[in-house]
Amino acid sequence: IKRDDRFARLTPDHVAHFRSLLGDSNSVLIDGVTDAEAAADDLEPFNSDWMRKYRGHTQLVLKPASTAEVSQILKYCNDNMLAVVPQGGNTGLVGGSVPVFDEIVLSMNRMSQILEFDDVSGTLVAEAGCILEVADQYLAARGYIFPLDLGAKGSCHIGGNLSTNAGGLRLLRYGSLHGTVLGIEAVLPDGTVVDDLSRLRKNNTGYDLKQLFIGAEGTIGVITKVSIQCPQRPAAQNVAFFGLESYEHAQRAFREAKGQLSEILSAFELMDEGSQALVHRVTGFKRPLESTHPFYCLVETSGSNADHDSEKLSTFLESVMDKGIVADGTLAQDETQLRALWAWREGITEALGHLGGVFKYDVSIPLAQMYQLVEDTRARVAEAGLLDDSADGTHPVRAVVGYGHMGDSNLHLNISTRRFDPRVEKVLEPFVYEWIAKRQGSISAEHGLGLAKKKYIGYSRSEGMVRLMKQIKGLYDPKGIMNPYKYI
Ligand code: FAD
Ligand code: S2G
Ligand code: ZN
Repeated sequence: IKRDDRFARLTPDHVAHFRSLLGDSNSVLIDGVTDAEAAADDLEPFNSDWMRKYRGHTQLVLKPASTAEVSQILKYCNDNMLAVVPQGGNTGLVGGSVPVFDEIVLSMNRMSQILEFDDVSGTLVAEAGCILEVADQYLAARGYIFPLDLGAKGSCHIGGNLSTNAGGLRLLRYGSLHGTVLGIEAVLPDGTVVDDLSRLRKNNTGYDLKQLFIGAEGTIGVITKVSIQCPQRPAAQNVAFFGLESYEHAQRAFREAKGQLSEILSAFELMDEGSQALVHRVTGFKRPLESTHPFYCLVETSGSNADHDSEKLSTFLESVMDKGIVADGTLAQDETQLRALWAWREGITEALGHLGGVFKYDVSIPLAQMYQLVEDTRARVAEAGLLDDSADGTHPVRAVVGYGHMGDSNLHLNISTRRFDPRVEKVLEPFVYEWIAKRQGSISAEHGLGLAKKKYIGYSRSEGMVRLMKQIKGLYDPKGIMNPYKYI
């Protein structure tokens, strides 16, 4: 990609303008324009993504404290053709949250307040920079739960969650942000404030414009506030972890879980042996089951009555074992064991990251064929002579693993590599995307497009749809300063 030279380069005058607007200290801006050397270390965390795979070289990070400051910043950037990357917790996995070249980083870190909570309706209003786990802890103390949970909860922002339309571990139970978000406040590049911070569950008056910002990945404006409907926090949570002999068995277990657990089912996650072996290798934790199996499922129930729920869950576990659907299983006996079982699912991403390079494919596939992509990819990598899954193997690919949100038909196919080798990418792309397109799946189920998947959108969207999206982009960001080079 070439830098788009329609965008101006930052000058000391621009920085002086932002200093006059925000103030002078490092807490409100990091200025590498007047002294690149001095600022280099402070700029680093804003220039590279969580996977250390994408790196930009911004010279200026701005940290506004209010919607008015965001509006003044964006208007100035728009008037002066300065490109901007909105950044939340910087846990995104498609390179969307870091600059490609020298775009200004607009960090939401300082706009992190919880503003309102109505403990009858469960409506929470917070600033976009509020960390997901902070919001959920605030709600827990009041008997409520945030309707989204994902491994990055300790760092990701609510504004980033909306911007990527994050799915996560409990979408099966709490639905998508498109359904739970009641209103947003956002700022357009020309400084216009989108004041749609409704607290109403229903408001059928005109186009539902807030939906455009959910999943827009910072390309049409900056989300500054969120209003979201939060459910009652379940009094009782339980987790079962079991081993299965085939993916067909896993599908049958899923159908049984929906039938027998029904309204208390809150998560159903699939992991293959490869992914679990990697977590074991990195953490050294004792495996949940004595026996190993090709597949494992983690089933979580959330309800209002612990006895009722654990009786239902143990009856379910007995029945799927009696029917030979599940080969072996265990039930969490307490909160510590529940957390430990979840760690085998939530720890996969870290384990992969710890082992080195990863090719990540976050895809939606019709459930019956969801795991077939892992098998076909593994066969293809092996055929190319690139796979060696022995402990001290020498070939570039150490493992091809699959796991994900079975309830959403969302597979995370991850290829773990020992070192960079151009042949690996050639074997994987466009093979994986064509495989998905043939089955009318999605090449990005929940992580978004960012930089990583931008050029592959055509495998999941028609030209007509992309044209309509570009019309929206052109309407709200006619100069194209918002998160350029990415998305569509
Ligand atoms: P960032 O990474 O900072 O930004 C993401 C995108 O949103 C960028 O394009 C950025 O420009 C834009 N953006 C951020 N804030 C704003 C704002 N206020 N206004 C406008 N645009 C903005 N994702 C899932 O969907 N499901 C998972 O289960 C999941 N698990 C994960 C586990 C781990 C360990 C990690 C590291 C990541 C995981 N992710 C998952 C990916 C990531 O956490 C989500 O995409 C998350 O929603 C990103 O939030 P963030 O605040 O870090 O956003
Ligand atoms: C998950 C995280 C990213 C990945 O764990 O559910 O969304 O592909 C993923 O590991
Ligand atoms: Zn996921």
